[in-house]
Amino acid sequence: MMPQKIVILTGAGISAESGLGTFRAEGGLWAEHRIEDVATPEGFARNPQLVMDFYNARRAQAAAASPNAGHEALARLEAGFSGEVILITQNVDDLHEKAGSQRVMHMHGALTGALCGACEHRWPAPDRMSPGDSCPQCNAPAARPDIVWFGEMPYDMDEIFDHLSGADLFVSIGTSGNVYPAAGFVAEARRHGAQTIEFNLEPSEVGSQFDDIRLGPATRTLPDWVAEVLGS
Ligand code: BV8
Repeated sequence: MMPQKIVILTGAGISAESGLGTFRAEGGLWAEHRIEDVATPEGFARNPQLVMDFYNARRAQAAAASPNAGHEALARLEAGFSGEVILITQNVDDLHEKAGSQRVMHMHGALTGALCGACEHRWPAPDRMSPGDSCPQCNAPAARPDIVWFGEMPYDMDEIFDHLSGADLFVSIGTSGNVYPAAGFVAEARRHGAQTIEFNLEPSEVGSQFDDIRLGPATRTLPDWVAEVLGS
């Protein structure tokens, strides 16, 4: 049956072949840093310089990175599919946008964004942020990366659950299924009758919940799948 609404969730694995580190592979981002030191509000309060340096490095790396054939395939799908394509990413890089995807929901925030910890004003992040940078709106020295840290509520959750309830097809790409609530999206989509496909190098923590698993690098598996969907 031809799906009318495809909801896609991407994780660090789709950006791996663009040279951006994943989180949990050996030598990955979390190998050099403990999650609680660089991706929690407590870690930021404890050592804001360490956290700003961590995100300044990732912002520079992401700015220098190019989208790969996986990102480009998803942009082709959005442009060519007769139904609706909703792209939700856990990634904080902008490679989906660089590949031409128009509707991207950054549920964990974005490296290109800055947020005021005092008044919640948002503005485009400078290349480098420093502790005590002031907010252009309220002037408080409370600027932080606009990133959702552990223990913080991801963005757009109501809208995301609406999309999941209406999906005919839920596709998860390059995520290990360790982090909630994103790892729970497949169960939610299934509850509403969606077909589910996982793209990964190996089954994720929630791999058993998918109807179909396509193993291999996203730069190979996604172009084939998108050609299949657009061709049919
Ligand atoms: C919240 C921004 C509630 C930061 C990130 C115990 C049990 C269950 C849950 C919890 C628990 N204790 C705490 C929690 C909640 C916690 C959580 O899930 N913790 C985990 C660690 C257990 N979650 C939260 O805190 C979330 N918030 O729950 O709020 C709440 C309720 C009310 C009020 C307030 C709050 C917030 C989570 C968001 C944290 N921020 N990112 C940053 O990026 O620096 S999460 C971080 O991990 C990234 O966003 C990343 O995207 C995400 C998930 O990682 P993956 O994307 O999956 O990356 P990973 O390396 O793990 O996997 C890569 C995959 O790609 C692998 O499978 C690999 O095989 C594959 N791959 C590699 N190469 C390729 C490939 N696939 C295809 N092709 C390739 N070439």
